Amino acid sequence: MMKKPDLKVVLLGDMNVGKTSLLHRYMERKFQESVSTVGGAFYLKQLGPYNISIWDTAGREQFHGLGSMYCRSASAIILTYDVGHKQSLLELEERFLGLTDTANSDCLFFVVGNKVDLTDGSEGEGEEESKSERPRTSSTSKVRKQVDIEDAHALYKRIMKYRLVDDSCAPVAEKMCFETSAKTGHNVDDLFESVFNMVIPLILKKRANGPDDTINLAQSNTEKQSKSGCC
Ligand SMILES: Nc1nc2c(ncn2[C@@H]2O[C@H](COP(=O)(O)OP(=O)(O)OP(=O)(O)O)[C@@H](O)[C@H]2O)c(=O)[nH]1
Ligand SMILES: [Mg+2]
Repeated sequence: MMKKPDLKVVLLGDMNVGKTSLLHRYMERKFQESVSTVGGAFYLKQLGPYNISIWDTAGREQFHGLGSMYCRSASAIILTYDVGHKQSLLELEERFLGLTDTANSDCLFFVVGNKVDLTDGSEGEGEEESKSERPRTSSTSKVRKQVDIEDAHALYKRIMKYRLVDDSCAPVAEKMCFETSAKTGHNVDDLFESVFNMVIPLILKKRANGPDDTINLAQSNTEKQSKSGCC
């Protein structure tokens, strides 16, 4: 019988930003044209003695309602945008952040700008206007970089505020924001390894708190309220 996953990691973000491609690059070590995800897909990653489930969600508006269900009891959420498409970053805050209310109170947040291969060396030298219609393709034609890593850091800080996480307790933005390319593999291992390294202490904490998830959550909430600091 399959062992129950120790915890859950969820990829969220607009359609076409490359969530499936990132996961595929990490798990299968390759890049191939993917089709837009329907509903969601689930992968299991064995990490030493631990089992981690990774949920790839659909960015399409029509599946939006499923998002908060997928985020339920999540230990880490990877919010993904496309560095060549500013709107995909804005959508994270407008459309996706609210879905994470169902995640664990100690859930970690990562902010990931994908498709850097398309913007390599093109900062500031691209056209003024960028096309709002993006073809569903991994074509090699370069586009202007529309989102800087500092924008991701700023979003991360707003997410911590939204989650009511004290600044002094939250991992620093520089550690939680990545720029990746599922196509070249740039930073993809770094991203997932950081996620896994940071969730392992959460597994240990969860185990120490007992096997029942419901009690667990209640316990960790009261713990959080009764403690003056959390780190
Ligand atoms: N050049 C380039 N293309 C990419 C990259 N990542 C994904 N793509 C392409 O972008 C398109 C969308 O990628 P997906 O991984 O399907 O995007 P998604 O976020 O899973 O989209 P939904 O499932 O609809 O939410 C595909 O044509 C990919 O081949 C990347 O890093 N670089
Ligand atoms: Mg997908």
